[in-house]
Amino acid sequence: MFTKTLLVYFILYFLSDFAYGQRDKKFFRTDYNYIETTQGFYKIHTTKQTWAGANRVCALEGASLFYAENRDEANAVISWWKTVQPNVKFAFVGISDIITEGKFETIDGRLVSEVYNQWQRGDPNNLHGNEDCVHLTLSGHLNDYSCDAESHFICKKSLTSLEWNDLCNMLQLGYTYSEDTGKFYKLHTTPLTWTMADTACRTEQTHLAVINNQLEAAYLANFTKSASRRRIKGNYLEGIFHAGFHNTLNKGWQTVRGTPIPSDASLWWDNDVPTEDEHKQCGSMFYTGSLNIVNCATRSLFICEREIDAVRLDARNNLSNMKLTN
Ligand SMILES: [Ca+2]
Ligand SMILES: [Ca+2]
Repeated sequence: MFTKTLLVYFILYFLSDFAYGQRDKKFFRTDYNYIETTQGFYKIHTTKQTWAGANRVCALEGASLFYAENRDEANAVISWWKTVQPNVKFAFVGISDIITEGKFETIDGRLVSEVYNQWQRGDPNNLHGNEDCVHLTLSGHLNDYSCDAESHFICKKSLTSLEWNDLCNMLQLGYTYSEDTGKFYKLHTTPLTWTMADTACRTEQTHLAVINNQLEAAYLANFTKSASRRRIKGNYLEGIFHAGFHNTLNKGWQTVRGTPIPSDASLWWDNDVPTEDEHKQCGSMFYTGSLNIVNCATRSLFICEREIDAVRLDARNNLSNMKLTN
């Protein structure tokens, strides 16, 4: 076991060398556009969000709400914006005066005077005493605006902040690899409804955990143990974690990958493989590892997963075999 663990560390260390290689490839996500002159990846979101929602979505994508460092970056982003989304006239950026009225700061705590700050004429004006979040307009000006109004927004990932999990072939987003199951998992401790949790995993380019067998259930029961004991704020159902199966289409239970749910009754709470239940259409796992069904509007913690990339798994097995035959 000790040798096996060491081997995994060796492989992770070995593969981490390639994290920098990913920067050379200049690839972040297919939905982001790389601008060479600013060495950044950008995405204009056309599904509107509040300013807080915009911050959340960018973070789930492994990025952050954009603000321009300087005029060159503002110009570069706006000229790209004009070519891809000319109908979007303004978008939230990562600047606000939420903390102290009149003192505009970036989301990482820099004064607006240190970054691109070409305000629109007459702004910031804190209209109706209720404008604390900032828009960038397509004409290149900043305007303070209501944080609660839903708006387009722009996310950014700088090339230098790109950290790649090569074994998983994805961005470093805090996923843990399990040797037992050959999958990567992440426990989200901000309670969400099943539907929101499903979206949150997809935004990270993963999906809600699909629990296939007793081994995986036992692993996840252990994986979530610390959260079961911790006090987490918010109104939510304790002791369960949303998992990747549902009957939201009313076409029978299936996993989020479109495969049949496990038929092994011992995996289910009270040996109860789910059938029809009009009030409970979504899947969860008890802290003990038993599977269960819940109302989709129930808020709880949740687990996202991703399978190890098949090519990388081959490489890993080859390395393991090499090691074992030596
Ligand atoms: Ca204000
Ligand atoms: Ca304003």
